[in-house]
Amino acid sequence: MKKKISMLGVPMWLGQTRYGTNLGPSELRLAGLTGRLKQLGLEVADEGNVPVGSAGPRKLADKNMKNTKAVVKANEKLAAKVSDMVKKGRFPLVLGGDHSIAIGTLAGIAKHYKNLGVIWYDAHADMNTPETSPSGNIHGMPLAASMGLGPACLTQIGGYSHKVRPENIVLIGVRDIDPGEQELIANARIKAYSADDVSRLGIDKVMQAALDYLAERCDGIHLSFDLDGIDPAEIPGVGTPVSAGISYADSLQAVELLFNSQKITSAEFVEVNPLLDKGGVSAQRTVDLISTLFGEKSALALRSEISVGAAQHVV
Ligand code: 6HN
Ligand code: MN
Ligand code: MN
Ligand code: MN
Repeated sequence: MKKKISMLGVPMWLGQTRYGTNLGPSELRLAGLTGRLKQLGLEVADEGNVPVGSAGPRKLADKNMKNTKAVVKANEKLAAKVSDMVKKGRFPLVLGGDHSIAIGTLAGIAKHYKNLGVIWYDAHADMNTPETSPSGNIHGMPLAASMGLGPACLTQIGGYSHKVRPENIVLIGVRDIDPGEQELIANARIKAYSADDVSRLGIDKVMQAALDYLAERCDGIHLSFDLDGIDPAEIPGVGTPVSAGISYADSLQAVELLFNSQKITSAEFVEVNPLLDKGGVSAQRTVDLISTLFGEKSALALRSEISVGAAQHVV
Protein backbone atom coordinates (compact mmCIF):
# COMPACT_ATOMS: atom_id res chain seq x y z
CA MET A 1 0.00 0.00 0.00
CA LYS A 2 1.26 3.46 -0.86
CA LYS A 3 2.35 5.59 2.02
CA LYS A 4 1.02 8.92 0.75
CA ILE A 5 -2.69 9.23 1.35
CA SER A 6 -4.97 11.89 -0.10
CA MET A 7 -8.16 12.05 1.89
CA LEU A 8 -11.29 13.58 0.39
CA GLY A 9 -14.74 13.99 1.91
CA VAL A 10 -17.96 13.92 -0.08
CA PRO A 11 -20.84 15.23 2.07
CA MET A 12 -23.49 13.60 -0.08
CA TRP A 13 -26.96 12.55 1.04
CA LEU A 14 -28.93 13.10 -2.17
CA GLY A 15 -28.33 9.56 -3.41
CA GLN A 16 -30.97 8.54 -0.85
CA THR A 17 -33.54 10.35 1.27
CA ARG A 18 -32.29 10.32 4.87
CA TYR A 19 -30.48 13.51 5.78
CA GLY A 20 -27.27 12.87 7.72
CA THR A 21 -24.84 10.93 5.53
CA ASN A 22 -23.64 14.38 4.47
CA LEU A 23 -22.24 14.75 8.00
CA GLY A 24 -20.17 11.57 7.65
CA PRO A 25 -16.86 13.12 6.53
CA SER A 26 -16.84 15.69 9.35
CA GLU A 27 -17.79 13.09 11.92
CA LEU A 28 -14.94 10.80 10.86
CA ARG A 29 -12.48 13.68 11.08
CA LEU A 30 -13.82 14.67 14.52
CA ALA A 31 -13.38 11.06 15.62
CA GLY A 32 -9.65 11.49 15.01
CA LEU A 33 -9.08 9.80 11.66
CA THR A 34 -6.19 11.97 10.42
CA GLY A 35 -4.21 11.66 13.66
CA ARG A 36 -4.62 7.89 13.73
CA LEU A 37 -3.28 7.59 10.19
CA LYS A 38 -0.39 9.94 10.89
CA GLN A 39 0.53 7.86 13.92
CA LEU A 40 1.18 5.01 11.52
CA GLY A 41 3.90 7.09 9.92
CA LEU A 42 1.83 7.82 6.84
CA GLU A 43 1.81 11.13 5.04
CA VAL A 44 -1.80 12.28 4.98
CA ALA A 45 -3.09 15.23 2.98
CA ASP A 46 -6.67 16.15 3.86
CA GLU A 47 -7.99 17.72 0.68
CA GLY A 48 -11.23 18.84 2.32
CA ASN A 49 -14.66 18.17 0.87
CA VAL A 50 -16.08 18.09 -2.64
CA PRO A 51 -18.88 20.66 -2.83
CA VAL A 52 -22.32 19.07 -3.05
CA GLY A 53 -25.32 21.10 -4.23
CA SER A 54 -28.72 21.00 -2.65
CA ALA A 55 -31.88 19.08 -3.41
CA GLY A 56 -34.24 20.83 -5.80
CA PRO A 57 -38.01 20.44 -5.56
CA ARG A 58 -39.01 16.82 -6.12
CA LYS A 59 -40.69 16.28 -9.48
CA LEU A 60 -42.93 13.36 -10.31
CA ALA A 61 -40.71 12.56 -13.32
CA ASP A 62 -37.78 12.05 -10.94
CA LYS A 63 -39.36 9.17 -9.11
CA ASN A 64 -37.03 6.55 -10.56
CA MET A 65 -33.90 8.65 -10.12
CA LYS A 66 -33.89 11.27 -7.39
CA ASN A 67 -31.73 14.41 -7.29
CA THR A 68 -29.96 13.45 -10.49
CA LYS A 69 -28.48 16.86 -11.28
CA ALA A 70 -26.81 17.40 -7.91
CA VAL A 71 -25.56 13.80 -7.70
CA VAL A 72 -24.06 13.93 -11.21
CA LYS A 73 -22.41 17.31 -10.65
CA ALA A 74 -20.72 16.31 -7.39
CA ASN A 75 -19.58 13.00 -8.89
CA GLU A 76 -17.96 14.77 -11.86
CA LYS A 77 -15.99 16.95 -9.45
CA LEU A 78 -15.08 13.94 -7.33
CA ALA A 79 -13.90 12.00 -10.40
CA ALA A 80 -11.58 14.83 -11.44
CA LYS A 81 -10.09 15.16 -7.95
CA VAL A 82 -9.54 11.43 -7.51
CA SER A 83 -7.99 11.11 -10.96
CA ASP A 84 -5.47 13.81 -9.99
CA MET A 85 -4.57 11.91 -6.84
CA VAL A 86 -3.84 8.73 -8.78
CA LYS A 87 -1.82 10.72 -11.32
CA LYS A 88 0.30 12.09 -8.50
CA GLY A 89 0.92 8.58 -7.19
CA ARG A 90 -1.14 9.10 -4.06
CA PHE A 91 -3.57 6.67 -2.43
CA PRO A 92 -7.14 8.03 -2.73
CA LEU A 93 -9.15 7.63 0.49
CA VAL A 94 -12.70 8.89 -0.06
CA LEU A 95 -15.08 9.49 2.86
CA GLY A 96 -18.84 9.45 2.23
CA GLY A 97 -21.49 10.42 1.99
CA ASP A 98 -23.93 7.93 0.63
CA HIS A 99 -22.85 5.23 -1.81
CA SER A 100 -23.80 7.19 -4.96
CA ILE A 101 -20.32 8.71 -4.69
CA ALA A 102 -18.74 5.42 -5.76
CA ILE A 103 -19.66 6.41 -9.32
CA GLY A 104 -17.29 9.39 -9.14
CA THR A 105 -14.58 7.59 -7.19
CA LEU A 106 -14.48 4.75 -9.71
CA ALA A 107 -14.61 7.19 -12.65
CA GLY A 108 -11.52 8.92 -11.25
CA ILE A 109 -9.60 5.73 -10.60
CA ALA A 110 -10.49 3.28 -13.35
CA LYS A 111 -9.00 5.20 -16.27
CA HIS A 112 -5.56 4.72 -14.72
CA TYR A 113 -5.86 0.93 -14.75
CA LYS A 114 -6.28 -1.60 -17.54
CA ASN A 115 -8.36 -3.92 -15.44
CA LEU A 116 -9.48 -2.46 -12.13
CA GLY A 117 -10.81 -4.90 -9.54
CA VAL A 118 -13.42 -3.91 -6.97
CA ILE A 119 -14.22 -5.38 -3.56
CA TRP A 120 -17.74 -4.23 -2.70
CA TYR A 121 -18.34 -4.77 1.04
CA ASP A 122 -22.05 -4.11 1.49
CA ALA A 123 -25.41 -5.58 2.53
CA HIS A 124 -26.62 -4.51 -0.92
CA ALA A 125 -25.45 -5.13 -4.48
CA ASP A 126 -26.03 -1.52 -5.62
CA MET A 127 -26.66 -2.81 -9.13
CA ASN A 128 -30.04 -1.27 -9.83
CA THR A 129 -30.90 0.89 -12.81
CA PRO A 130 -33.85 3.32 -12.78
CA GLU A 131 -35.85 0.49 -14.38
CA THR A 132 -35.17 -2.06 -11.62
CA SER A 133 -34.82 0.29 -8.62
CA PRO A 134 -37.51 -0.07 -5.95
CA SER A 135 -36.65 3.35 -4.51
CA GLY A 136 -35.29 5.66 -7.20
CA ASN A 137 -32.31 6.26 -4.92
CA ILE A 138 -29.05 6.58 -6.84
CA HIS A 139 -27.07 5.04 -3.95
CA GLY A 140 -28.59 1.72 -5.07
CA MET A 141 -27.18 2.17 -8.60
CA PRO A 142 -23.43 2.92 -8.50
CA LEU A 143 -22.13 -0.53 -9.39
CA ALA A 144 -24.53 -0.88 -12.33
CA ALA A 145 -23.55 2.59 -13.57
CA SER A 146 -19.86 1.71 -13.23
CA MET A 147 -20.41 -1.40 -15.34
CA GLY A 148 -22.01 0.80 -18.01
CA LEU A 149 -25.62 -0.06 -17.16
CA GLY A 150 -28.22 2.66 -16.76
CA PRO A 151 -28.69 6.19 -18.07
CA ALA A 152 -25.79 7.98 -19.81
CA CYS A 153 -25.77 10.77 -17.20
CA LEU A 154 -24.52 8.17 -14.69
CA THR A 155 -22.56 5.78 -16.91
CA GLN A 156 -20.62 8.60 -18.66
CA ILE A 157 -19.37 10.36 -15.53
CA GLY A 158 -15.69 11.14 -16.08
CA GLY A 159 -16.34 11.11 -19.85
CA TYR A 160 -16.09 7.36 -20.47
CA SER A 161 -17.77 4.04 -19.84
CA HIS A 162 -17.40 1.44 -18.49
CA LYS A 163 -15.21 1.63 -15.38
CA VAL A 164 -15.28 -1.96 -14.19
CA ARG A 165 -16.03 -5.31 -15.77
CA PRO A 166 -18.47 -7.66 -14.06
CA GLU A 167 -15.82 -10.37 -13.77
CA ASN A 168 -13.59 -7.96 -11.80
CA ILE A 169 -16.10 -7.42 -9.00
CA VAL A 170 -16.47 -9.32 -5.73
CA LEU A 171 -19.46 -8.62 -3.49
CA ILE A 172 -18.99 -9.37 0.21
CA GLY A 173 -21.72 -9.27 2.84
CA VAL A 174 -24.70 -9.11 0.50
CA ARG A 175 -28.06 -10.10 1.96
CA ASP A 176 -30.64 -7.71 0.49
CA ILE A 177 -30.65 -8.05 -3.27
CA ASP A 178 -33.50 -6.83 -5.47
CA PRO A 179 -34.89 -9.07 -8.26
CA GLY A 180 -33.27 -7.09 -11.11
CA GLU A 181 -29.94 -7.21 -9.32
CA GLN A 182 -30.29 -10.94 -8.74
CA GLU A 183 -30.78 -11.47 -12.44
CA LEU A 184 -27.74 -9.36 -13.30
CA ILE A 185 -25.53 -11.19 -10.78
CA ALA A 186 -26.60 -14.53 -12.20
CA ASN A 187 -26.31 -13.55 -15.89
CA ALA A 188 -22.98 -11.78 -15.54
CA ARG A 189 -21.76 -14.45 -13.09
CA ILE A 190 -20.63 -11.88 -10.59
CA LYS A 191 -18.73 -13.32 -7.65
CA ALA A 192 -20.69 -12.81 -4.46
CA TYR A 193 -20.19 -13.90 -0.86
CA SER A 194 -23.22 -13.32 1.33
CA ALA A 195 -23.01 -12.57 5.04
CA ASP A 196 -24.10 -16.21 5.52
CA ASP A 197 -21.19 -17.39 3.36
CA VAL A 198 -18.89 -15.41 5.65
CA SER A 199 -20.26 -17.15 8.77
CA ARG A 200 -20.10 -20.53 7.07
CA LEU A 201 -16.65 -20.25 5.49
CA GLY A 202 -15.01 -17.77 7.85
CA ILE A 203 -13.87 -14.26 6.98
CA ASP A 204 -10.25 -15.32 6.33
CA LYS A 205 -11.24 -17.78 3.62
CA VAL A 206 -13.64 -15.36 1.97
CA MET A 207 -11.17 -12.47 1.87
CA GLN A 208 -8.35 -14.70 0.66
CA ALA A 209 -10.57 -16.10 -2.10
CA ALA A 210 -11.60 -12.59 -3.14
CA LEU A 211 -8.00 -11.40 -3.19
CA ASP A 212 -6.73 -14.45 -5.10
CA TYR A 213 -9.53 -14.09 -7.64
CA LEU A 214 -8.91 -10.39 -8.27
CA ALA A 215 -5.12 -10.35 -7.98
CA GLU A 216 -4.86 -12.88 -10.78
CA ARG A 217 -6.69 -10.69 -13.30
CA CYS A 218 -6.45 -7.08 -12.08
CA ASP A 219 -3.74 -4.42 -11.96
CA GLY A 220 -5.34 -2.55 -9.05
CA ILE A 221 -8.04 -3.23 -6.45
CA HIS A 222 -10.47 -0.62 -5.13
CA LEU A 223 -12.21 -1.25 -1.81
CA SER A 224 -15.72 0.20 -1.61
CA PHE A 225 -16.76 -0.26 1.99
CA ASP A 226 -20.42 0.40 2.81
CA LEU A 227 -20.76 0.32 6.60
CA ASP A 228 -24.15 -1.40 6.32
CA GLY A 229 -22.23 -4.54 5.33
CA ILE A 230 -21.66 -4.88 9.08
CA ASP A 231 -24.47 -5.95 11.41
CA PRO A 232 -26.60 -2.95 12.45
CA ALA A 233 -26.38 -4.06 16.10
CA GLU A 234 -22.73 -3.03 15.92
CA ILE A 235 -22.94 -0.25 13.31
CA PRO A 236 -26.32 1.38 13.95
CA GLY A 237 -25.53 4.65 12.18
CA VAL A 238 -26.59 3.72 8.64
CA GLY A 239 -29.68 4.65 6.60
CA THR A 240 -30.50 1.24 5.12
CA PRO A 241 -29.69 -1.29 7.87
CA VAL A 242 -30.13 -5.01 7.13
CA SER A 243 -30.00 -7.54 9.96
CA ALA A 244 -27.75 -10.62 10.07
CA GLY A 245 -24.70 -8.77 8.81
CA ILE A 246 -20.99 -9.47 9.09
CA SER A 247 -19.69 -8.89 12.62
CA TYR A 248 -17.53 -5.90 13.42
CA ALA A 249 -14.76 -8.24 14.63
CA ASP A 250 -14.79 -10.13 11.31
CA SER A 251 -14.78 -6.82 9.48
CA LEU A 252 -11.69 -5.67 11.37
CA GLN A 253 -10.11 -8.96 10.44
CA ALA A 254 -11.14 -8.41 6.80
CA VAL A 255 -9.42 -5.03 6.52
CA GLU A 256 -6.38 -6.34 8.37
CA LEU A 257 -6.06 -9.11 5.78
CA LEU A 258 -6.38 -6.50 3.04
CA PHE A 259 -3.56 -4.51 4.63
CA ASN A 260 -1.40 -7.61 4.89
CA SER A 261 -1.99 -8.37 1.20
CA GLN A 262 -0.71 -4.92 0.14
CA LYS A 263 -3.04 -5.23 -2.85
CA ILE A 264 -5.51 -2.41 -2.22
CA THR A 265 -4.82 0.68 -4.34
CA SER A 266 -7.73 2.95 -3.34
CA ALA A 267 -10.61 2.92 -0.85
CA GLU A 268 -13.83 4.60 0.14
CA PHE A 269 -15.93 4.29 3.29
CA VAL A 270 -19.57 5.26 2.86
CA GLU A 271 -23.06 5.48 4.34
CA VAL A 272 -22.17 6.52 7.91
CA ASN A 273 -25.06 8.64 9.16
CA PRO A 274 -24.15 10.37 12.45
CA LEU A 275 -27.79 11.38 13.02
CA LEU A 276 -28.81 7.72 13.18
CA ASP A 277 -25.77 6.67 15.20
CA LYS A 278 -25.80 5.69 18.86
CA GLY A 279 -23.22 7.58 20.88
CA GLY A 280 -20.84 7.93 17.97
CA VAL A 281 -20.02 4.23 17.95
CA SER A 282 -20.39 3.81 14.17
CA ALA A 283 -18.08 6.72 13.36
CA GLN A 284 -15.52 5.50 15.92
CA ARG A 285 -15.60 1.96 14.54
CA THR A 286 -15.31 3.29 11.00
CA VAL A 287 -12.13 5.12 12.04
CA ASP A 288 -10.89 1.84 13.59
CA LEU A 289 -11.59 0.02 10.32
CA ILE A 290 -9.83 2.63 8.19
CA SER A 291 -6.81 2.72 10.52
CA THR A 292 -6.62 -1.08 10.41
CA LEU A 293 -6.74 -1.02 6.59
CA PHE A 294 -3.60 1.13 6.77
CA GLY A 295 -1.77 -1.13 9.18
CA GLU A 296 -2.88 -0.25 12.70
CA LYS A 297 -2.95 -3.36 14.86
CA SER A 298 -6.57 -3.74 15.86
CA ALA A 299 -7.48 -3.84 19.51
CA LEU A 300 -8.81 -7.35 18.95
CA ALA A 301 -5.56 -8.57 17.39
CA LEU A 302 -3.55 -7.08 20.22
CA ARG A 303 -5.80 -8.71 22.77
CA SER A 304 -5.42 -12.15 21.21
CA GLU A 305 -1.66 -11.69 20.98
CA ILE A 306 -1.54 -10.80 24.65
CA SER A 307 -3.57 -13.87 25.60
CA VAL A 308 -1.45 -16.11 23.36
CA GLY A 309 1.63 -14.61 25.02
CA ALA A 310 0.19 -15.19 28.48
CA ALA A 311 -0.64 -18.80 27.62
CA GLN A 312 2.89 -19.39 26.36
CA HIS A 313 4.27 -17.85 29.52
CA VAL A 314 2.27 -20.23 31.67
CA VAL A 315 3.50 -23.19 29.63
N1 6HN B 1 -26.72 1.39 -0.27
N2 6HN B 1 -31.50 -1.98 -3.12
C1 6HN B 1 -32.10 -0.85 -2.44
C2 6HN B 1 -32.39 0.28 -3.45
O1 6HN B 1 -33.08 1.21 -3.07
O2 6HN B 1 -31.90 0.22 -4.57
C3 6HN B 1 -31.22 -0.35 -1.32
C4 6HN B 1 -29.93 0.26 -1.78
C5 6HN B 1 -29.01 0.66 -0.66
C6 6HN B 1 -27.79 1.29 -1.20
O3 6HN B 1 -26.84 1.01 0.89
O4 6HN B 1 -25.62 1.90 -0.65
MN1 MN C 1 -23.99 0.42 -0.82
MN1 MN D 1 -25.66 -0.89 1.53
MN1 MN E 1 -34.29 -4.42 -1.06
